[in-house]
Amino acid sequence: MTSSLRGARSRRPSVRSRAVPLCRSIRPLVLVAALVASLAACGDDAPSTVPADCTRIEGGEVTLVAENLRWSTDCLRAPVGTTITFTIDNRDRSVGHNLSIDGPSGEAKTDVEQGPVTQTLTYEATEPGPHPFECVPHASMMKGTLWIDP
Ligand SMILES: [Cu+2]
Repeated sequence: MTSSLRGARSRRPSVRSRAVPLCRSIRPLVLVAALVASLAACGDDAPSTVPADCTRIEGGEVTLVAENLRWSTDCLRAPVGTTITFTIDNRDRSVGHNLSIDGPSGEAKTDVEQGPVTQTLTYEATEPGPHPFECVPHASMMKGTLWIDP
């Protein structure tokens, strides 16, 4: 038993010496493929283009309702250069919500306040691209993207 194991072991290095260069050349490609696959799996959270059903902000004014730990929409869009006035309508009694927008030109946010309460936030959309928004205390459930069109 021991001798046959030893025999198998002694044979392995000769196989490995031929196989290793092939493995080494393939391994980086496999890692890249795995990385791409894992990034694609995250695609639902962070789309790279504006979804077709995204809500357009008309006239620079939009109301976001916070109810049952959800925003009324997770996708908003507006043209670059728009000064957007958000009305945050927190309808969750005794639950603290806020709105935080973290865009390329900086962060804007309101204080966390318990509902029912209405807040306003003015945001200068100076940079095109995705500007993520969230309620800081409930960021896993209450998050979305404000898309600024060039
Ligand atoms: Cu919240």
